Amino acid sequence: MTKSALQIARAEYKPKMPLALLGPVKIKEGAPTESVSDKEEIQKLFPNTYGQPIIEFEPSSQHSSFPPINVGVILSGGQAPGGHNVIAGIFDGIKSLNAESRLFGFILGPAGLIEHNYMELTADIIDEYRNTGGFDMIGSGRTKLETKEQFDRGLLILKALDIKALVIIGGDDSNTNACVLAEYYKSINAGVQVIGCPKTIDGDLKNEMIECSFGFDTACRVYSEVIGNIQRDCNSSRKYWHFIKLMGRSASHIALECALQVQPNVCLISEEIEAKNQSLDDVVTEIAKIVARRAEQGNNFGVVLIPEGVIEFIPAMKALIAELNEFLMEYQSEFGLIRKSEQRNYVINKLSPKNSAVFASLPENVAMQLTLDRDPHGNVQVSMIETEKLLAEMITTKLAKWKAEGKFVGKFATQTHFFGYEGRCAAPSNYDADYCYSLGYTASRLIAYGKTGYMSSVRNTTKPAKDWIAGGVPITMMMNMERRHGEMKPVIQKALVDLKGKPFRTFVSKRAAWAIQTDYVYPGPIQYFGPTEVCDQPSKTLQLESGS
Ligand code: FBP
Repeated sequence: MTKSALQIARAEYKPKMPLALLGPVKIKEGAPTESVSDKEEIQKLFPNTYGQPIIEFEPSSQHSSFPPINVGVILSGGQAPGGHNVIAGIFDGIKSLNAESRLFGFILGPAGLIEHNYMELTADIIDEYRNTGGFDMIGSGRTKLETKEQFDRGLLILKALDIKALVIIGGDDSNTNACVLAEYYKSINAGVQVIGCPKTIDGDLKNEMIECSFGFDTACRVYSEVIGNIQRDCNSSRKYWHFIKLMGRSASHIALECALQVQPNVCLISEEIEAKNQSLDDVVTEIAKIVARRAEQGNNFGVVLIPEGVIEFIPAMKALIAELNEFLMEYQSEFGLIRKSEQRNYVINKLSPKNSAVFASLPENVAMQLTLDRDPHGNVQVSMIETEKLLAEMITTKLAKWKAEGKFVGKFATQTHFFGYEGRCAAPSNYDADYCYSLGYTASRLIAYGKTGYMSSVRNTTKPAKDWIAGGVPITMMMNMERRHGEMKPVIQKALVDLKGKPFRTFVSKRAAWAIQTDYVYPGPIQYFGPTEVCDQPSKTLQLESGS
């Protein structure tokens, strides 16, 4: 593999780790835990893994010996910077306990386990990928691990390779599946432990014990760099409004973090739109008013950040999508046979009157994007819905009307962008490189101490790495019951933007000024080498959440 000078230098980087993981550890167990809600149902569904205590690893002076162990690893779902470092952490962790231990990677996500597609990850392979972005070492995939047949087929290959523990690196859905798998293997005494790792750039897998999912920090820095560049461009030519959609399937954490970093003129927060019960027209009017006010000052330019999932948070759209989900399940085969040109009318005729009217009011391309296949977890593929174009078009129409009425005097020209894939495979920031390596290393300790149904957890990460707290959180603790594919299912509760939380409140206290003044910040590219205040700071969201 040909490498750039930066890649070569970066390969030498030694991730910083919590002090407790630098030598032998002892385990500190807390009190039994409970799920965040629906306790009885969750306990009934997870009789073998429910209620386990929270775990913390502390330094120990006692050297224990561990037998060699074979471990499997799966990367699941969307790419997130730092995945390779989690694998490197697991590898170094199990080797530090016994040099004969071996690591196997399942190829292209959970499908690799079911299809028995794997490779042994040896030291030379691991070294090739240290501190690199991407998931290309073993690839990732979105196959949902959920049936007994899949679990049993997986067990065949785990047994054949003598794998005693499996680490699933994924988001909320994949960690939910990890917990179901852990429960199943324990219930049949399969002798395979299952450990999860919190991954997703979306930042919505977090709670009091999981400070953040890895990849969020790096992805937001990449997007903020590019948004900053666009802000500087638009402040130079002063002729465009840029509508920028940012990844984050449901939660608006990415948009909020980028807003805190770059100080744009507008940033929509889906959770707020839902809480205020705003319609699409309310959102359009709000942005158009800011455009008009800036135009009065001669500023016919600006930047609007749009969270990818916003469409699902506008109550009327949410109701429409919910009905579309059920409808597409029911009429899937019939719908597939309808000619493309007739699909829109077909849907309009089948939906309930209210949702039909909303569907009919949407531009045709956006309406049809809403009917595209759901992902294997039943989610609308919001990355395919061009909300940035929808909003730019609707605001253009509104401003033209205001112009005719003499209420708008300026010019309005737009550019649209979607940033998502650009940031998901970036080389991890120092924060993500350190955090991921520590998560992987912690997973090796959870395995060594016989744990299953746990998520690897590293906390206190706004402090220097030596003070980070490594341990494990029982996955059932994060669960509640939700409706998926028309059925109630146990799932890890998604962490949406907390409208009472400090990151959102900080944004609210500044946004009126950012809307009218041009007070852009240009964060520049991620820095890997240099002073700690430039290279090692956690995200603004995490700093504000932790009060640091
Ligand atoms: P994960 O939750 O699996 O990490 O993926 C998140 C994400 O990056 C979203 O931000 C985005 O909507 C989605 O993946 C895109 O999915 P795909 O990679 O399948 O196009």
